[in-house]
Amino acid sequence: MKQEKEIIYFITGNNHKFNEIKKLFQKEELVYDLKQKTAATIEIQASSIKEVALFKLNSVNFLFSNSYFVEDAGFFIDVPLKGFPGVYSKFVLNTIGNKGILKLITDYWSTAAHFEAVIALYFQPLDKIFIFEGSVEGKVSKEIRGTSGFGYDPIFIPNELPNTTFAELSTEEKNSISHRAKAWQKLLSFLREHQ
Ligand code: ITT
Repeated sequence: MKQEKEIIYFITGNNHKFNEIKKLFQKEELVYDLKQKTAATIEIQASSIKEVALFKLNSVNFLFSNSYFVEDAGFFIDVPLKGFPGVYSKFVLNTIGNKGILKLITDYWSTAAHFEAVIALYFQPLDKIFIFEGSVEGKVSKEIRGTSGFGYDPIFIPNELPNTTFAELSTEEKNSISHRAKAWQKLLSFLREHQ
């Protein structure tokens, strides 16, 4: 086992994402330390979250001698919107927002939705890229509910907790079932094996 703590950078401009992951990381006894870094990245319009994450990782125009990772996430309304907004999640949130989404599905009683998260890690000791994925299934709320979390959290109801939106949960509760936490747990297992 190595003695000094090695820094791993999470490259993201989204402080909510970093704080969720930081909470999970703090519980672990690892030889790695986690730091947030904002760096210019390119977010392409691709057909899958995985492609977006890989391109984002490769677009980091920063010379690192450490390991670093990016994460891309998306919200998919499978019924009735066939996966929309998916890879367009950021654009749709910034334009029509949660109110606009609810208007689109107002005539549908039954909905199905999920979140996906993909972490793309450049692992310096092996000079290789690794991918970790997570998802959570649920449905769309009839109204905007809750004030914690961010993004689509106020309109997503996870199957595990069918009476609450993600935005009505504490970070710890969201972390116990979320797409991000599931991807992150896979990354943590990888780091535990490589220390
Ligand atoms: P990066 O700097 O890490 O790229 P970002 O804010 O651009 O952060 P993404 O492209 O990964 O994030 O996310 C796409 C959209 O999905 C964005 O509008 C987020 O607000 C939303 N989103 C991502 N994760 C979410 C979560 O856990 N809960 C609710 N909304 C989420």
